[in-house]
Amino acid sequence: MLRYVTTNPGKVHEAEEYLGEGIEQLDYDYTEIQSDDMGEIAARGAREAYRHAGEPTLVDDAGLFVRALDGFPGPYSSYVEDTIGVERTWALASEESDRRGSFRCVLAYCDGEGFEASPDPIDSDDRVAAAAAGPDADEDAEALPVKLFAGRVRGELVEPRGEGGFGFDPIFEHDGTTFAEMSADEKNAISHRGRALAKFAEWHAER
Ligand code: ITT
Repeated sequence: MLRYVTTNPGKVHEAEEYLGEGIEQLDYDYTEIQSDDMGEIAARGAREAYRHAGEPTLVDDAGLFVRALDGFPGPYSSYVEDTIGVERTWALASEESDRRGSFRCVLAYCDGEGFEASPDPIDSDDRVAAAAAGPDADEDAEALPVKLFAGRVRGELVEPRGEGGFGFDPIFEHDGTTFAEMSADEKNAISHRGRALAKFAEWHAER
């Protein structure tokens, strides 16, 4: 069974559209390292969750990037939603004349088996540490292979509209409709997560 590692049921709902009955949520709060690189955050999370669960794991790290705010809140989106919230994030964006933004999602897969992992520099530190530590190293230094799948969607920040979705969906508009005004199917067809999931589903089916 593939475990979709997140504390956010909204993500699982969207992932089910792609991965069907074959997944189960693992409500596990892995350590989110501080990094500008979402791939690195997700890769480390996937290894930690795999060690915790002992089953194949897929970690989903996502964020909202506002262009005129130099990509803020980006990798810190969760913290920003928890602290200032969605309305005040919109208030910040609304002061800018350029309201363009994007959502990004990185999925990180780990099943403890060898495969051609995503290339450096994503997990280069771990790999160097593992090589230096040798086969008897303690497991924290050991680099399990992780495969990364990324997706991105461009849009515009708008005043909150819509009741669906989760997180920043009400303030993110794509082609005239906010993500919160879309069904899960409609959002998946164009979203950052949908794009990453489509890539993962294709690779996983062949595996
Ligand atoms: P996990 O880390 O447990 O998966 P989380 O909700 O904190 O749960 P992220 O760190 O990936 O997940 O999310 C960063 C923030 O971005 C968080 O506030 C989410 O609500 C928000 N977010 C992620 N994907 C989103 C999406 O598709 N639509 C709207 N907001 C999203």
